[in-house]
Amino acid sequence: MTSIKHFAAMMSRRQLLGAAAGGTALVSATAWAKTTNMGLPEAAVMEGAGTQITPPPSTGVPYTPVVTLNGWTLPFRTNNGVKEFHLVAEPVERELAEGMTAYLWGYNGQSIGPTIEAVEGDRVRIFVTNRLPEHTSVHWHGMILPSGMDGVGGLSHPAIPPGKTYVYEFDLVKSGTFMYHPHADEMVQMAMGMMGFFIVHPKDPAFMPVDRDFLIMLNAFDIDPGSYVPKVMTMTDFNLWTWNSRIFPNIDPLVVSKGDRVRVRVGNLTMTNHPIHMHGYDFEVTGTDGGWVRPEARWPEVTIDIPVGAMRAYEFDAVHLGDWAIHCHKSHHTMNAMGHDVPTFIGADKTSVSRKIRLLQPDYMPMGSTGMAEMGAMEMPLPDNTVPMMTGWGPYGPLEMGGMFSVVKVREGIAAGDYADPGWYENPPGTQPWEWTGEMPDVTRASDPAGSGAVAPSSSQGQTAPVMGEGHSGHGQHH
Ligand SMILES: [Cu+2]
Repeated sequence: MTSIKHFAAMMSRRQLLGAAAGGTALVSATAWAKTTNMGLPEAAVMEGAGTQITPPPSTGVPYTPVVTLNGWTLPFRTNNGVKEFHLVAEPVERELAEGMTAYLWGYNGQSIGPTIEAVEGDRVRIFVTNRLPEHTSVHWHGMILPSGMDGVGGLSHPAIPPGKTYVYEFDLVKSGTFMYHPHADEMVQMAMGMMGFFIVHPKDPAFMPVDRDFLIMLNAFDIDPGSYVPKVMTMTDFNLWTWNSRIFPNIDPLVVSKGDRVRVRVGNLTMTNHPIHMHGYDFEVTGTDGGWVRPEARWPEVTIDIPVGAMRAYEFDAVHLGDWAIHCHKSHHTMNAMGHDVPTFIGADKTSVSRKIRLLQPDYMPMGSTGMAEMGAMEMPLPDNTVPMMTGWGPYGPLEMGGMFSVVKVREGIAAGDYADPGWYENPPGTQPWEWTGEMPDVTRASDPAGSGAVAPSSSQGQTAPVMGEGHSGHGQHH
């Protein structure tokens, strides 16, 4: 995707130090491990929204690092056997899509915050510096840990005041997928984008190994077109449905080599459920935030509903080449910047009313008398800092999708650790639908035995679409 190049241009010099040719950047293990001062660990900051690929660990238990789409993994240092991380809660500017930046709260320069990765059995020490204008805390969602480390402000410990740094420290007693987010003024701070993943790899590298391991955090914002700050009081009527605080077509694809074992972990910190549907495969649900699912208890799906405040992991063997859509199946969640009070005009003739409105507003454009697909190809004037409602182009035209959508790209021979976009799939000859140009048989309608035409508003070649109230009669089947 062009977005990778675009973001490469936005990366700071520090990030470019580790950038690999081809766009996807590598965070160099040595670039951040050089800190020798054992005071507060350096807080790494990410300035762009490009997917950062973490190299496998050079020491300790081997694991396949996760890939946080349009995100990154927080560096750590080891201090007397304890892995030390430094999270900074702070206001951030996040590019939700090309042409739209949001003023959010997040961690270390981004929303979502960086992914924390460690290994079962590790002891972690996480310094949390609060640069927000109000207190915060960090709750480690799903972790088994001492009550006082649970991060519920006022219950587990006093919330972290602005300007202060608190230190959380605990043992990682189980592997799995966890999340972190504030448990202090939670409604505001999560609506502003404060959340991230915490991945604990198994201490036994032979336990459920995968070749690719993708992370998608479902989140949502309510930002009026032309403005920058989310409306934090919104409960259900969000207008931007995002993965890792990112909107299609600017969500990077899930690039996979044929034959790979692939895991996708999806967390939901929005206020509604999201049925995540992946095309081309049936997959097995292998994990929740409660733990791994035993092989005999796994179940097959093509759509997995992700409840609020939960995570699901699923796995598949990438045997089917192609470009496969992956998206939320609530169709409103693959739309951007949408107003929900738009009336339905399907079947209505708006010619005369449009003429009248244009006298008052010359660029008025009536929408949707045959549906809304026309909007996918339309370039409408937009206010600054927003995104089209339906966008994203494929090799054959507009995808008419935005929001929670991406593409799983399965190709032959992609090298391990290579996540660069391979472009669009070339379907082999004979594997796509073709246009029928022969005879059209008559259509018999069981509900219309008398030929009254009352229920057959079919349009025939050469005629315009039927208009509501015009009163069609007859079958209208001309050849
Ligand atoms: Cu959804």
